[in-house]
Amino acid sequence: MPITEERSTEFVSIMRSIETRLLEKLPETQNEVLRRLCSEHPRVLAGYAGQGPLACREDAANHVEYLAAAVGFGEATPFLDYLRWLADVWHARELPLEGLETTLRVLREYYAGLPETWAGEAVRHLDAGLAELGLRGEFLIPAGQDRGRLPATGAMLEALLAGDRHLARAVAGNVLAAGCSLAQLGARLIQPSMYEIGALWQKNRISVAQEHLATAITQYVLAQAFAGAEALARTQRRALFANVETNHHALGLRLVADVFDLAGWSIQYLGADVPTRALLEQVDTWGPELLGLSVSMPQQFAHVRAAIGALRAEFGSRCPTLMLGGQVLNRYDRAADRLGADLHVRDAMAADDLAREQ
Ligand code: B12
Repeated sequence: MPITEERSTEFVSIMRSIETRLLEKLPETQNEVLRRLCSEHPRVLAGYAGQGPLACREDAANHVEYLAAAVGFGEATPFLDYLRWLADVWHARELPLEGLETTLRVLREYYAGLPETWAGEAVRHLDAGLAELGLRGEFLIPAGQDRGRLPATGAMLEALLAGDRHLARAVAGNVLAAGCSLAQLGARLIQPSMYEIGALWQKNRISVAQEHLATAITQYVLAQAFAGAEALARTQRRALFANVETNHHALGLRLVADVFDLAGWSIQYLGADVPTRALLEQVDTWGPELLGLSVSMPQQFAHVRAAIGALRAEFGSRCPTLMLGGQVLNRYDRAADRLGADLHVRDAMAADDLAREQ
């Protein structure tokens, strides 16, 4: 497995074992955080808007999962990015940041009090997070990766926010009539529009229902665009597409699968949250030469690594080429490489170039 120059195999394996320990200990950690908040910080618990213990446990689980993912990845940035995102989410909902800070401090004290030496890694990440708590950040397309939004992006966003599928279809239709391919439509119109939808949800400016509606409209628009697009002659090449376990963000993967289909490949698209065992069975049954896996958040890193490890172990030299994509991979340097993939393809347009290569 390729490992970046600055990370030795030993470092990587120690960090991954700490990640595992953090996750194994999660139920105990949640209990301890809840116990301490109940007895020492009842005001923080009350701040969970009547949802008290349940919401507090869920929050603690999220903190630990992101923390563990960052440790396993070998750098604090995914955890720090999470805290910036979370601070923005809390700020937009007028939740006092003090509550988040208290929970993180309780977590820090818990790990600092454990006799196991590995807990020191968690303390280090929490210290880094606490040191810059309050900084806020968004999840838009990272600088340097932006393909350039099509001018119609504003109109598409308006149609999505209005919940108007016919208008959205018309906006996309005009873009296609002007000569855009499905891949360009996806990467330069749909993707930035949906990232804006995400940012608006994050900032509490739209509801969960509006975000779901926008997703549904987008799926409709892309399906219509696919149906009307011209396909190249069919080849013998096979590509299987799936989201790794726990990843529910399937729109990008679907778009990439459609792009391969139009380039003449036979494709199978398995959609969201595919159990690793089921994925292996399908690879065995169908025998694709390429497997495209989608990953959208750091907590899914462990699932990608597990899937890649299992695929290589089970299929050896018959293993399909393992191609990763998804927004979290576009944020971190050589992330797909560090996760053990053969290829990282950043968006639908790059996928189109690859699919058309002979
Ligand atoms: C729609 C949506 C959902 C829907 C997804 C429905 C569906 N059927 O897909 C649902 C409601 C399920 C959902 C759930 C959640 N979501 Co959500 N979601 C989004 C949203 C608004 C749009 C996603 C999308 O379709 N983007 C457009 C596509 C086209 O872009 P893309 O995925 O990046 O794909 C492109 C490339 O990455 C690449 N690519 C992607 N996959 C692959 C695969 C291969 C093989 C290749 C080659 C390339 C490739 O090519 C694609 C096309 O160019 C994003 C906002 C955003 N920034 O994307 C938030 C977002 C990703 N979600 C977020 C969150 C927090 C969640 C939840 C935790 C919310 C919750 N509290 O439950 C859950 C987690 C679910 C999970 N475990 O996966 C956050 C993540 C923040 C973070 N800290 O990481 C975001 C960024 C919103 C935000 N700004 O806060 N979400």
